[in-house]
Formats: sequence, C-alpha cells, structure tokens
Amino acid sequence: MSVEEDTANHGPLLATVRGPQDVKRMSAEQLDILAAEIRDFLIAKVSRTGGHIGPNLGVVELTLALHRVFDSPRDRLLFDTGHQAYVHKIVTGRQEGFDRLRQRGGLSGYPNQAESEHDLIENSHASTALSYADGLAKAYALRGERRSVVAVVGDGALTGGMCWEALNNIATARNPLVIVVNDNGRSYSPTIGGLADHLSSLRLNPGYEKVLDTVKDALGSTPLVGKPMYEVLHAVKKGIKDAVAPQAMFEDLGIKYVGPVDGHDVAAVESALRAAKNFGGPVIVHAVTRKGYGYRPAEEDEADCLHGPSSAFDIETGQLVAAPSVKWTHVFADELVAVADERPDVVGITAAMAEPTGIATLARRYPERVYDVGIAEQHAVVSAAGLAMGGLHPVVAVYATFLNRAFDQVLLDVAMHKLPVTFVLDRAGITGPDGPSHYGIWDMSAFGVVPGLRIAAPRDAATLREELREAVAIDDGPTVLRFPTGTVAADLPALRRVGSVDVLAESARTDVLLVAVGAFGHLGMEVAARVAEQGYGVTVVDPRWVRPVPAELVELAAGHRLVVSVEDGVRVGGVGDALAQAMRDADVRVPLRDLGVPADWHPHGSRAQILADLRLTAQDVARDVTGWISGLDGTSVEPVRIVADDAAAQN
Ligand SMILES: Cc1ncc(C[n+]2csc(CCOP(=O)(O)OP(=O)(O)O)c2C)c(N)n1
Repeated sequence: MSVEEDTANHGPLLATVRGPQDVKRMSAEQLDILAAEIRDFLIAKVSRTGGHIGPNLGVVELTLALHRVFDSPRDRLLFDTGHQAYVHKIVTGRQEGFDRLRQRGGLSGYPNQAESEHDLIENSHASTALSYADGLAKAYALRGERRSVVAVVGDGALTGGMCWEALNNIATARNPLVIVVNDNGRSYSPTIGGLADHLSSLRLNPGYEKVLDTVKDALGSTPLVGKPMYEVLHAVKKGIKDAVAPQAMFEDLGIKYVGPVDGHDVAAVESALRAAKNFGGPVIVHAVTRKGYGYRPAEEDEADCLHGPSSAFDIETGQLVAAPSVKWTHVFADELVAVADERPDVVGITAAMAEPTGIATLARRYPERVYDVGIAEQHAVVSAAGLAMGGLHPVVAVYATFLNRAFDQVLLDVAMHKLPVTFVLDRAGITGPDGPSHYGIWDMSAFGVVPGLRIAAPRDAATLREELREAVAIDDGPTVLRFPTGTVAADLPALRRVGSVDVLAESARTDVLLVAVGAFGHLGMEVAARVAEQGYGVTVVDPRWVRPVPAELVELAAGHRLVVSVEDGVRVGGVGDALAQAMRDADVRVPLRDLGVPADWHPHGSRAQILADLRLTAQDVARDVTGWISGLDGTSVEPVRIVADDAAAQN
C-alpha cells in the first residue's frame, strides 16, 4: 500500500509509523499531531468492529511515551489485562490489522505473542502484570541481562489482591522495575474501595497542579542516574508529600513513587519514565489519565466511558448499531430482582462488573443489598461464604472465565462448609471475539468435581428463571447457574419432565438419547429432525441440572441403543464424561459419544464461527449421530470419527 492510499485511513503522520523507532524520532509538535491521528484512527476502526475503545483512548500519550523511553521488545512492556494495548499495537506495526480486529483470523483484542515480538502477556485476566514483572526482573537479574521491565496497571486492576502480593515481593526483591499506574478512576464503572478513594483524593487535591509542576521541573533538570536520581526522587517525594499525603501508601511499601503526572502530556510522562528507568530499583509512576479522552461519547458515557462496545457503534452517539435484543443477562437480572422482592435474605455480589453481569439492576432497586468488591473474585467468593454464614443467600454474578481463579475458595470456603451461595456464570461456553482467555468452557469440568455443588445449565429464558429460583431455594450447599453470551434462545417447552430431566422430543423408536446441555436444546431439536429423516428415532433431553448427574438420565440412557451428549464446555470432565462414569457405575452398557469443546486454546472469532469450527452445529452433529447409529446396525456408510479430536486438529 502506498503512503497516499494509507493516509486515507491513517492520517499522514500515523502512516509513517511502522515501529517504535518512528515514534522515537518525532518532535513534540509531531507527537501531538500523532496522538490526534491515533485517536481518529481508533474511533474509525473500533466503531466498525467493537472493542475496548474507552481504555485505549485514555492511554495514547502514555503509550507513545513508553515506546520513546524504552526499547521494546528488548525492554519488556507488560500491559495488565491487555485490553488497553491497541495503541501499543498501532505503534508496533499492526495498523493494517485493525480492519479485522477481534474477528476470526484478524487482530486479537489483547497482546498476542503470535502477532508480534512486542507482546508478552496474553492472559487478559486482571491484576497479573506485576507478578509477571517481578518474575521477569528476577530472571534478568539472575541471568545478568540489563533489560527494563515495565508493567502498566490500571487503578481498577490494582483492586485485585495479586497486585498487592506482587508489590510486597517487588519491594523486597529491589530489582529495577517500573510500574506505571494508569489511574483513570474507573474499572468499568468508577473504581471502588479504599485504594480507589486514596487515589481519587490524590487527584482531587488542590495541590495536584502544583505537584505536576514540581515533578516536571525536578525531573527535567537533573542527571538521571545513581545516587543523584535517588535524591531527586526523594526530594520530589517529599515535595509531593507536603502537597498531598495519600501517596505515602506506595512509599510505605518501600517502592519509590513518582507522580502524579498528567498522563496526557507526553513530555511529562516521558520525563517521569526516564527518571524511573534510571533509578535502579522498583519505581511506581502514577499517571493520571481520562478514560475515553478526546471522544465525547466515551468521555460522557457515565456507565463505563465506552469501555468495550461488543460490536459496531455509531461514531456520533457511541450507541451500538445492532438492534437491541433480550440477552441472557437481562433475563437473569430481572428475575433476580423478582426473587429479591420476595426474599430479603438474597443479596448480590459483583467483582467490578455490575452492569455487564446484570447485578446493577438489583443494585438500582436495593443498593444496600449489592456489594461490588472490585476485581477480586477470590475475595468475592469468601466474602459470600461469610454472608451465607451470617444468614444471607448471596448470588455471586461473574463471567464464567473469571470464576476459575477462585476454584479453591469455591471448593473449601463455600462447598466444604455446605454454604448456600449461588454462583451465576454469565458468558459461559464459547464466547467469541475476546478469544481463548475469555472462553467460559472450564466451569462444568472444574467445578463439577466440587462435592455437594449443583450445576444448572438453562436452555432458554423460562428455564433460566426457573433454575435461578431452584438454586436460591437450595440451603444446604452451593449452586452454579451457567448460561452463554448474547441473545437469549427462544423458549423451548418440554413435552414432559422425568425427575428433574426435561424431555424435549421423542419418537416411537428409541434409537438415540441425545443429551442437549443448556443452550444446545435447540440444536438437539434440529438434530433429532435431521436424524429422523434417516429413519432413526431420537429422544432429546435437557438434564437442566447437570451435576450431580441425575439418576433419571442414567435410566433413560439404559432404554436407548446409543447415547450422545453435546455441551458447550470442555469434554474432559464435562457432562458427557460424568454421564459415562455414572452409566459405568450403574452397569449401563449403552455406548456413549460425548461432543463438546476440545481442551485447547481456541482462537477468537464469532461464537457461531468457532462453534462451526468445532463442528458443534446441528448439521455436523446430525451427520455424526447418523453415522454412529447406523454403524451399530452394521450399515454405516461413513467412517466413525472421533469428532472433537478432528476439530482439535484444525486449531
Ligand atoms: C480477573 C478479571 N476480572 C474481571 C475482568 C473484566 N475486566 C476487564 S477490564 C476491567 C476494568 C479494568 O479497569 P482498569 O484496570 O482500571 O483499566 P481501565 O479499563 O480503566 O483502563 C475489568 C473488570 C478481568 N479482565 N479480569
């Protein structure tokens, strides 16, 4: 592409940026223009694909300064969570990728090692970067390598306990390491908690402007190495201390502190970073930024500063282009309020995601009955244990992927104590554009091993409401309710109920028992229709409660020639696996095939695309079921395949 063509999309200066060296050689005036072009670029591109627009608009100058002061990839830039790394991608030669951001085969929404040598952490779960940084700095010290390690962490991510465990170790190890606190006062919504209050009092302090000047003057005019540097930092520190007290918190940890600096002033951030780089020990650079900076719909969006529109949005208004639909989240949120109206003991907990999980609806009705604990899932679970011990029934609403890190707390603190806590796992199963770390595919396997924990997987709005009520009625142990992302499936009424199992379809012939887990109920119906065309009878059931395995499911299995399970979770230890074990235990010798998600790292794309890649479509499942059942007759025309392994090989 010629520069002329390029500039049509990118702005003339941005089009010349092919790598960090191009940013390094720019003048102050050029940097201002570049920052503006990057904002235009981000808004133009992300408005077409969806993505984390608000956080990235807030780190434009900060990222430019990082790449001017440090030499990535030799120096290591670590972005906590990683949703704010778009500008880093732009600077490191990936502008073209933004047309297919978060789309199948396109640019990832997070740092990604396969994309660039400038990327390192791919996990996208918050509050880990400081621990990575601690380890990297120790490794470089031991190996005698002189490389800078820089971690960028948001004030939201700092509410996660792992950050504080890391700071404790970083302070003791004393290795050179730069921690940039990107303080915009927000997680999705305003950051909560004691730390957040500390930081915001710092921002609001009238001495703030004075502090910025002090920092700029002192750092701009001083040699930046060794002992003098320490003295500068020390002096600056004292100056700040006189002006604003709360930053003592960082000093008390034994880590040098520079700040607050205006995070939208490249020169100011740059001089703070240079000072920190040359200090020779751990330093915190406190940069104050504004989420959504420079784009009015984001700056004025009170809910979350346009944190991450899920799909294309209108540039003028920031509103999603797609017609609104009723999501699984909405059904849960409304029913929870209805339950809470009847049950004063029901309370809600969210880990910094009140709106995305729907808990905000309960908070609007009963503000005193909802607790936002920050990005602190482990604490959320044990705090729920305490609430339950205190006589309440907590409903902990998190994305499925984020409960993984609280496994031990669910196991021992909640389940071992047989406490009535309901975990509501939104975005369970294959989620899509956020990629492998956001897939909620481990919950049924991981939490399936927890003694006394019951897991429900509703198939539609009606069963979601029903199973939520069943879950909060259980008072002798924990429950999990898991449902996928997106628009809720149309109601699919059962023909009858056997024990707790819903029979969705049956025929005169009982060839195949198809166990359709959760939202795969509709898929099950379509499979049954297709297989019926081949002359075989399929009974489609929705177990509703998948753990423990309902005894009726095993009895139904015994009455068929073949059992096929299909679930939106990993096969290892999944519902099919558990059913197979239950059938073995009951000496039911009917063959079973379990379809699900291979335990692998699946790429980003739309949910429908990824499910199709995994051959979890009605067409594929019907073809497999027909092949297997006809194989039992000895009439198989197609080779019987281990379906999910085939799919794994494609990834
Ligand atoms: C363990 C975990 N829980 C929840 C999330 C969802 N999440 C993504 S970004 C975010 C807010 C992060 O706030 P902050 O670190 O201040 O960054 P900002 O978006 O404000 O730049 C949250 C809660 C996550 N990524 N990881």
